[in-house]
Amino acid sequence: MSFSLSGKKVWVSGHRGMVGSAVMRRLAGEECQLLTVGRSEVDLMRQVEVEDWMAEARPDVVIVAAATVGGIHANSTRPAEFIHDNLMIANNVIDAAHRTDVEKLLYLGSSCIYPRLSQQPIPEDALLTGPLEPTNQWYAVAKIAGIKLCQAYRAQYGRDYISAMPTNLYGPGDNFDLMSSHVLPALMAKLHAAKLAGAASVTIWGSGKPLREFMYVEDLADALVFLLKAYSGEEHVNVGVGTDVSIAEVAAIMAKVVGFQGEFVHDLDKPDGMPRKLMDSSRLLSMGWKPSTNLEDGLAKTYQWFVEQEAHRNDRG
Ligand code: GFB
Repeated sequence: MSFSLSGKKVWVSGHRGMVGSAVMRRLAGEECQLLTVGRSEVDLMRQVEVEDWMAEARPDVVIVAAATVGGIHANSTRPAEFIHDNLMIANNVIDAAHRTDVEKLLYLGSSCIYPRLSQQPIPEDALLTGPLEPTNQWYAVAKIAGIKLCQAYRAQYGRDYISAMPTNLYGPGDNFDLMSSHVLPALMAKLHAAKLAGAASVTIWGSGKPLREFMYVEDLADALVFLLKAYSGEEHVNVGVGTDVSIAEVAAIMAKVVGFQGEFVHDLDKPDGMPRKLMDSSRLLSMGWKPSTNLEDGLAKTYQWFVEQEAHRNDRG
């Protein structure tokens, strides 16, 4: 089974985000035409705007990388935005894709769709087998709805709309704002600032015990293009690296990458979230894809990008 991107018009929704921009870079190497549209032209939460634009642009392929995303604090303090925005984006884009006869659509979810206390590593069929992690249940419900939309349009209209569930991601283009970011960009920004200031310690949220699986975003982009070409199934596919680390361990690795020699202190008023979410990505591996960037190298590349961005910001400002 293989789908050719050659000569196709591919719309990457969310092309300015970390995932979308990595997918754009990866697709630049394919013989397809890339379509993008900015938020000021089309608000993906407005059905008519999405329908009108798609009827005009006529993509053959759609990648739904657009989403309202954030780390544990953003998820737990902005529940309405996380459920509303992501439901609207999924509903509007997937339905408009069907109406405009989009041949192939790839919807992106997240490993937080799985029950809080899933078996580990988490196989695809753990979905909807138990209660969700409360800190990100809103986002998870919207992402589960996106998977089900793809399955429903496949079942009723025979659409080749598939879903991929990436693990926790990091890389160039990430959000480094401390109150809305995920753990890795937050630690990078905090450690960098502490190094420059000669600070003695940096604060880590929670106990440091939760385990997370981290994937470099360029690897994810490669996996997504692989799935577009090679996968046409109803069930969503996990996209992970197969190993996880504790938050305390990854903080120590990050300190080495950044060159910070002080200590860590824990803010136990902040939540830990899911104790562990290591995905079972054997289905993807058995199709013949594997990640190529280890955590240390991915963090080093991301830090280099971060430092360059800081330098640009300082030059401009
Ligand atoms: O990456 P993160 O925000 O999200 O947090 P989740 C992961 C772990 O790192 C949690 C801890 O145990 C945090 O308490 N942590 C330590 C920190 N220091 C920090 C810090 O400075 N900032 C942040 N943000 N965390 C999100 C979900 O869950 O993961 C989303 O809320 C999504 O829905 C995303 O699925 C991938 O891994 O806990």
